[in-house]
Amino acid sequence: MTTLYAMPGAGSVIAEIMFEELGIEANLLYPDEAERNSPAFRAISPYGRIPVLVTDQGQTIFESLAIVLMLLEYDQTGKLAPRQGSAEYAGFLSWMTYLATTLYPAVLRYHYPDRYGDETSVRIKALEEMNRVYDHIEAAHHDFVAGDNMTVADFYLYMLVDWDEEADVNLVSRRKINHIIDKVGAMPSVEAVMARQEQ
Ligand SMILES: N[C@@H](CCC(=O)N[C@@H](CS)C(=O)NCC(=O)O)C(=O)O
Repeated sequence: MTTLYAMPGAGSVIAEIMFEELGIEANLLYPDEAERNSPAFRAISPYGRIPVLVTDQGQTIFESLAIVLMLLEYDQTGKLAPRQGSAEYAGFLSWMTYLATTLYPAVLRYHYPDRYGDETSVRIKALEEMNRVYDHIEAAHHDFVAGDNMTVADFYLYMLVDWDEEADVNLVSRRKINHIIDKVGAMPSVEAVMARQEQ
């Protein structure tokens, strides 16, 4: 059976939403801090980070972007992303990667500023970067993050915005992002996963 190393309200949320959408049964494990720092866990996640996926064939994948791309292989109907090789796929890959490599790290810097330097200035810079990415999403000429159809990139944005403690201010005049967040948040799969995070 597929296994996901998770933490409530962490990057494992994106995999949980994909499981719901794709009907994948998975075993969720919640390692505590000591377990995440153990040599055994470091062997599968070098920084001791969540999420880590172990497929039913025993392949181990760390990094949320890698997990998203891996799980897309189970998306037979192509409902979560454009088909690989299609005209839309390049855009999807670009935006998906942009969120994972630019917005996610900025949100992490906001939440763990002490890891990166002077807390106040790290937070200010992180917030600037988050808003820059929001600007880029807002300015792109398509209705959703990666095109005119909703994809897993929109779920990923939803997860990151959920961690934005200043979202009320940051998103106040961002019509497109608010629309995406409302649409994604109303999906039964997403509602189920988010309810689980609070238990
Ligand atoms: N680039 C990684 C970031 C993962 C990450 O930082 N996860 C956080 C939870 S959202 C974590 O494990 N934090 C615990 C820690 O850094 O000690 C990814 O996309 O999977």
